[in-house]
Amino acid sequence: MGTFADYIDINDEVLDALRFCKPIVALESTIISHGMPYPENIKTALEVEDTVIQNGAVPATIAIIKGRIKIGLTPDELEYLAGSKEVSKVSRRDIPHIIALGQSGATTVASTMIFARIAGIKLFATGGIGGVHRGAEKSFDISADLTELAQTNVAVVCAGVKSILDIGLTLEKLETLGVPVLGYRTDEFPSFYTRSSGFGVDYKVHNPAECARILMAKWDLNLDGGVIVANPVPKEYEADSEVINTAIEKALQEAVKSNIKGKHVTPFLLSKVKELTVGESLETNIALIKNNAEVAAKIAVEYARLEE
Ligand code: PSU
Ligand code: MN
Repeated sequence: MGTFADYIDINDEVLDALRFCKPIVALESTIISHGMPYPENIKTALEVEDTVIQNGAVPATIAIIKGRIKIGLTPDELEYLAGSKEVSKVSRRDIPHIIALGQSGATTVASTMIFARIAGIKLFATGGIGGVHRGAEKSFDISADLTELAQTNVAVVCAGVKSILDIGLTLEKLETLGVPVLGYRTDEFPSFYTRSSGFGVDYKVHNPAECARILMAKWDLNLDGGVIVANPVPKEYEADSEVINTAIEKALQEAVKSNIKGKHVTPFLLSKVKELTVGESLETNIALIKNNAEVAAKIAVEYARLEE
């Protein structure tokens, strides 16, 4: 029998940061392989890493490459994830297969959280998390991201969830699972492309230090599980909600018509929405990811300070 160390490669920058308790921000790779078109995906992946560095933390983009779990990727590895068609979307249930067969996988929020926790990384920045799909009362389609948030000690900075999902049910599920939903300088839960959703957050937080103290209190008390830091897209990059909603309605109809099921639902909806809104949604998408990377880095800095 082995241990997790037999499966993981942590790059030198991240290893050094771990050793000296320096701030680190984990980044997911599904967003690169399945969330954005080439070449915007590789450009964004590199810029997001740079944003983390500019804000005082070490970026750790996470993926599975040829059967190895990688914490921190080289530019070549990022390029491979961005351009290759052989990289599958890997959530919790997919991990053993992809690793045992030496394949490559892009990690979702759930699997990125799993690997971040193993490595000892507390903060993670992404775009949007998965959640309860519309019509879940019939399809049972609820993202494994939510069950991961219930058990894995990593804070996820995101721009809320897209309204391809049922936002109200997603928030109800998070409450049941005991996952705090913090609004970063907002009372409203954002809906990814726009700053509002019609739903509130549990608590408004005012600065990175406050966030860090909340995380520390949670984990000091062994209240296992993640935290959502919901960070709205900057006003100047907010998309036109009517354009977005029309596109989402259409994408949902097409998913039903084409009989899309299981893990393919989310990527299908994302790419349809992108197609239907042409450039606008992509520009918003890139802006909000960078904004999340910045906030995650600032919280990581404060968290590292508390740990000292
Ligand atoms: N939502 C987005 N963009 C994304 C995803 C979700 O707005 O890229 C990706 C994330 O990797 C997330 C995953 O963890 O989709 C959720 O997929 P599923 O619904 O199949 O669990
Ligand atoms: Mn699903």
